[in-house]
Amino acid sequence: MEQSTYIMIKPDAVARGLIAPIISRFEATGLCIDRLELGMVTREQAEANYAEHEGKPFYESLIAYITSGPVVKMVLSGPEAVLVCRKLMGATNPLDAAPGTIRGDFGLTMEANIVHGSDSPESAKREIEIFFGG
Ligand code: IDP
Ligand code: MG
Repeated sequence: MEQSTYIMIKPDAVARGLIAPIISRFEATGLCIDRLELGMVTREQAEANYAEHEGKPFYESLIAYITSGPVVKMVLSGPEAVLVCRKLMGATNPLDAAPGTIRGDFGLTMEANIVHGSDSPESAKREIEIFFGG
């Protein structure tokens, strides 16, 4: 099914100079880049994006991390875009992420796991609204 998904290259990956290789992975699938922007995440956007994690032990450090430096915000679209991107990203913890996945190849820790991607078409719609206003 034709879908859109929200992808974000997190501050640690931008700081390490990994924008191009990470975008290449997504482009190589054949998905279409509809929106692409470098910029900061506001506290309000971070809280809205991670509302499901409020109250968890890592919540405050997660908000601090995602607002700590520039990120790359993207909307990608194509057949099963949400699932395709989640598979490409790999498991949340880079230690569990398979080689060949973005987190498996570029990440080391759960706190700095390189990339965010919507987990469902409903989340994608909500996140695109948060970061691009629809
Ligand atoms: P996801 O990014 O694969 O969807 P979620 O469980 O939704 O994973 O968690 C959102 C983000 O919160 C993760 O990408 C990671 O940056 C951070 N995170 C999740 N669990 C932990 C944890 O146990 N410790 C520290 N950070 C965590
Ligand atoms: Mg998630």
